[in-house]
Amino acid sequence: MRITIAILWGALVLSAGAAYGSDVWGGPPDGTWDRFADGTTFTHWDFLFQDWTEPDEWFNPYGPPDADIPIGFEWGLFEAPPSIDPDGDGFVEGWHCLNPAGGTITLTIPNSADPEGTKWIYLQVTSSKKPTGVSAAGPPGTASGTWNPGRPDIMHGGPSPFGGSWYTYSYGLYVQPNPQSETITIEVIECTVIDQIVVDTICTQDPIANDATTWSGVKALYR
Ligand SMILES: [Ca+2]
Ligand SMILES: [Ca+2]
Repeated sequence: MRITIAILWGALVLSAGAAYGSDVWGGPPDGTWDRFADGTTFTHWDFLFQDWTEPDEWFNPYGPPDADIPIGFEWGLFEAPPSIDPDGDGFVEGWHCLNPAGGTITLTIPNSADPEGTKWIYLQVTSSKKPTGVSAAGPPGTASGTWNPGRPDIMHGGPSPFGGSWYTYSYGLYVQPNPQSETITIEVIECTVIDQIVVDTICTQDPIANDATTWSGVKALYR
């Protein structure tokens, strides 16, 4: 059964000609799925304003995405090279983890509940230190894991805050069966700055195959 739901667009035009900063890939890997295609969602967080956790652009037919930034993170401006700074003033805005024990940012992405399908997730995180853990989960009864998107992490160079190095990290995640809403958790250590998070998802009708946790496996499933 296919249920048609009005497509929701969330968009805020921040400045004329602003690029997506360190959405360096522009979408999922070639041959997997196209951003904005049927069954997809897209969310882009750049955290441009103080204490604001809303995405600056999103596309989701099923509802608004959400980011939970817990106590222990502080918003601020941080030195960065032009490759991740859309307005070129030498600083990017983001969330800095102050908690000595580290912290976890939790994203919630609504989508169509299709119990026969698999939710595929392509995640980009631009941060000053590598996340220590990235995972996706649905409600009890769902399975989850990773697939290899076949893209290397991209180094942006300095200046980087707190002894780190700016990188855009690339992750492939899945949840099965497709949940009505999935959560993505990003764990970081103290003094990590999160500049940007980009999430692309698609629901396929097919359950995951045992050998499908690679880019070629995902490509074979999407038809
Ligand atoms: Ca800037
Ligand atoms: Ca940012």
